[in-house]
Amino acid sequence: MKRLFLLALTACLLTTAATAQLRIVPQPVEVKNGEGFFRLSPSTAIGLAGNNAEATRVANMLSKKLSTVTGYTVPVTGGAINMGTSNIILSLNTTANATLGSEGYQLKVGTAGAQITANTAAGLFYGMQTFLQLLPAEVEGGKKVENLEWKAPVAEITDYPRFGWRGLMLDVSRHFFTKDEVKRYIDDMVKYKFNLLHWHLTDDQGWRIEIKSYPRLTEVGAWNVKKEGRFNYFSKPEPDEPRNYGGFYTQEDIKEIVQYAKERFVNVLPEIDVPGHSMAAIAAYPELTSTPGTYQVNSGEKFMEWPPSGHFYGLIDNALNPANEKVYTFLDKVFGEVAQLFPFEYLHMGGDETARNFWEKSEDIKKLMAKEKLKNLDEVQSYFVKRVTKIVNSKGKKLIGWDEILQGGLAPGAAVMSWQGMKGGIEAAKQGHEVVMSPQIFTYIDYMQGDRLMEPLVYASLRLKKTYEFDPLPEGVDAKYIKGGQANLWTEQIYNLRQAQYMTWPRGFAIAEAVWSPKAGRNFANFVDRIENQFPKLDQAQTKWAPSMYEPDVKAAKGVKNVVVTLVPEVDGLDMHYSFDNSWPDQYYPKYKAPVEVPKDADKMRIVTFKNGKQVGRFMTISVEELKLRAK
Ligand code: TNX
Repeated sequence: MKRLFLLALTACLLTTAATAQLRIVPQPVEVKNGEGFFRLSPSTAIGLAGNNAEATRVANMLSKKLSTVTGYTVPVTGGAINMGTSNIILSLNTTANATLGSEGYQLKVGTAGAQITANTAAGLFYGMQTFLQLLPAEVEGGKKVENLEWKAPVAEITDYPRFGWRGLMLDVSRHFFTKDEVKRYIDDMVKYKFNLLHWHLTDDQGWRIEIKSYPRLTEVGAWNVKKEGRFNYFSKPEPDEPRNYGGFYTQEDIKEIVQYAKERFVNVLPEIDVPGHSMAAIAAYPELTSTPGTYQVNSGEKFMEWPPSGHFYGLIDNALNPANEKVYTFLDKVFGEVAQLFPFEYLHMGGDETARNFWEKSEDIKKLMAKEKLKNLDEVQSYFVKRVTKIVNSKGKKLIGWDEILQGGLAPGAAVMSWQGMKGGIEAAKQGHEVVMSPQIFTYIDYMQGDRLMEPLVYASLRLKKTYEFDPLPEGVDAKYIKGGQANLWTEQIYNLRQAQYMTWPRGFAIAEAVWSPKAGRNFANFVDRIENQFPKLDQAQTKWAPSMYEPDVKAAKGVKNVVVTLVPEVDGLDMHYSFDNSWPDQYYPKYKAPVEVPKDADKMRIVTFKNGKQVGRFMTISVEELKLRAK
């Protein structure tokens, strides 16, 4: 009997060992597991086959990373070394492998050594990221670790991306992020094979890029009054409050970041958001609006109304005047300087959420409409977009804008970034325009990712599970127009880099997978298992991540005597424990099995979750008052 049991156990272990997945994010195209491990040793060297400056840089990065954590000296040697004695070979194909394309790679890990092969240095870089994921989490720690076995499982991986545009958008206007913070954000994104940083550089709360022809943009436009709390509900700044909060990037800073990104195979897409969202520019140069007056950079006090009807309007004019030639001179200079700083082929003009109520009243705009035979304000906006497109094209760049640029007719050659769902993108693709998908319902990582008890309040929610459903390529659309997708991190409610990281991870994993991995075989439980392998790596790198997926949604309904609470977990395998007696529950407290009725005199419920005996969620406390509200 006992022997039988043992036999069964060994069989089971073998099968799990044989089928245990390599926990890589984003999931590679093809993974073949092997047996055994490759171990780094004090004699490990990196062999670089192919004399190429970019590939050398990749090899040096790997060398630095491995040397730091192992304490060995891992040299980079050119030419003829083989996998033989625990070496890592990076090798550029002399004849391109068509399957791998310009970013793919093959990674072979054997017991004696490892080899990454690619057509390009970018491919080697992504192969390196995968290889690093196979090593212990401490490889991300950036400091020497003693007595650790530095090993990677034997495997053969062939991998290449589904889309060429794999982006994250960082809003540095609502809150400013320093040059080093932006670099840090790039460091994190490339580990998951993102290759595009969309840099939202201007908005109502700050103009962040030095423009030499218009110095007041940063002298005045980069600064507001420091406020903390709930954005958009702040008190109006007093006249004597110092406007010293914010900052900007000099043109030298911009060049440095663009170069830093390039060395990591990341393109940087700058966004200058016009004609709406322009309060910071208007504070610097009020003649740019159609409403004469004096203006200030917004500090988070309310200045727009968003009625449920959807027809939003401004309480203060934050839009450029499309009827003023000076505006186009301004944009010509601004986009001219921007084009010089960013090698990427696109410039983003924003174009979103332009309040029309001040345009409506403007005599200038009425005259423009008569002169240009524009029937309505959609056509006025389209007129503006077309002129900006010409300016951008005259600088040798292609234009991309938010899906509002479709209104009143899309400018020839303009690309569309679809944020209000996928429909704008679908429409643009049907008209033969290039499209990047970033629909808010799947990719707005400024939204709350957990129960609103636990997160800074934002007007909408986006759970990890929903993010994971993102597919940039809708049925029936010609794939050649869909360049890819991205997540957008708007920062109204994000005051620092730690919170930016928290909002990005783990949802960024889901986006990374949507834009890199094959569509087939997608499975949320499997994804969760693989991202759980990333959390220790983020911890090592001191990157904050959100445990929200371990915290249930708390739902309430009217019961017989009192409200009834339902806990809806997002991931499998959670043990949810609770109390109504105000004490902090642990894994020995009542375990949630089915909806529970709140005891008569209870005033709060506390909840905590465990997985495999380990606390994974934070403590959640919800008042019975709030439960009653939710029951309504
Ligand atoms: C809409 S998306 C905006 C942003 C806000 C965001 C908040 C888009 C093009 N415009 O200005 O920050 O919602 O979720």
